[in-house]
Amino acid sequence: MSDIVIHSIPGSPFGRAALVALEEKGARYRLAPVVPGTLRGPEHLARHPFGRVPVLEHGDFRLYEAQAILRYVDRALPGPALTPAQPRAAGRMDQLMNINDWYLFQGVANVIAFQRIVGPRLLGLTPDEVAIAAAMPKGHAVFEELSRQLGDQSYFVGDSISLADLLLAPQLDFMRATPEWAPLAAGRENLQAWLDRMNGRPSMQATTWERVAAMAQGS
Ligand SMILES: N[C@@H](CCC(=O)N[C@@H](CS)C(=O)NCC(=O)O)C(=O)O
Repeated sequence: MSDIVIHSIPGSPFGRAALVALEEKGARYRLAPVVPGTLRGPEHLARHPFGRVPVLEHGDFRLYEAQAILRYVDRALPGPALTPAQPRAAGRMDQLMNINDWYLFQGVANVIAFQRIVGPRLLGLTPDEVAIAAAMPKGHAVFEELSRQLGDQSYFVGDSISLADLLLAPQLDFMRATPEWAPLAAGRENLQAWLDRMNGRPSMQATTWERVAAMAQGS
């Protein structure tokens, strides 16, 4: 039995990023599924005072916030380094991780993917088309900047994968399942090719919504 546990909800992009990092490290871990309706309950709030996922447990150490988890996994576990040694590349990686959290998630993915996928699939809600349309200008700005930063590189900070790729890929793969992906990705072929490259990695294949749902069932 592994001493690494990830508390998460199948489908959660931030939760998936934690799982992808563990997979890239070749680490053994266990998924402890959190039932969406229990996020604000006392049991989960004891793990995460803001009632979100993911939460990592490593022995008696507990950590929440996806970026902190990814960096911890990279520092604490053996396996390939997921942070570039070169300071400028590491700075670029950190910047991209914040673009994910502050600009891609806030106001774009947490509107569009929520309205299109999470709301209808998990909560039985009808998408709010006005909210989705209002999120599109910011979406275009974020996709434009991600495409610009990626340029003709294989990964966001060069030839090797980094934590930035691992945080961004689950979020963008979630967006790809919405009809808004087509206009947002149009003309940004480098971003589409990068996501295809990421989705070809065993770490992404092992952590699809279906695979994580199966883990949650204990299979
Ligand atoms: N800043 C947090 C964001 C985590 C987050 O928003 N997770 C979503 C799932 S992808 C969540 O828990 N949503 C539940 C809610 O907002 O009630 C992190 O990086 O871990």
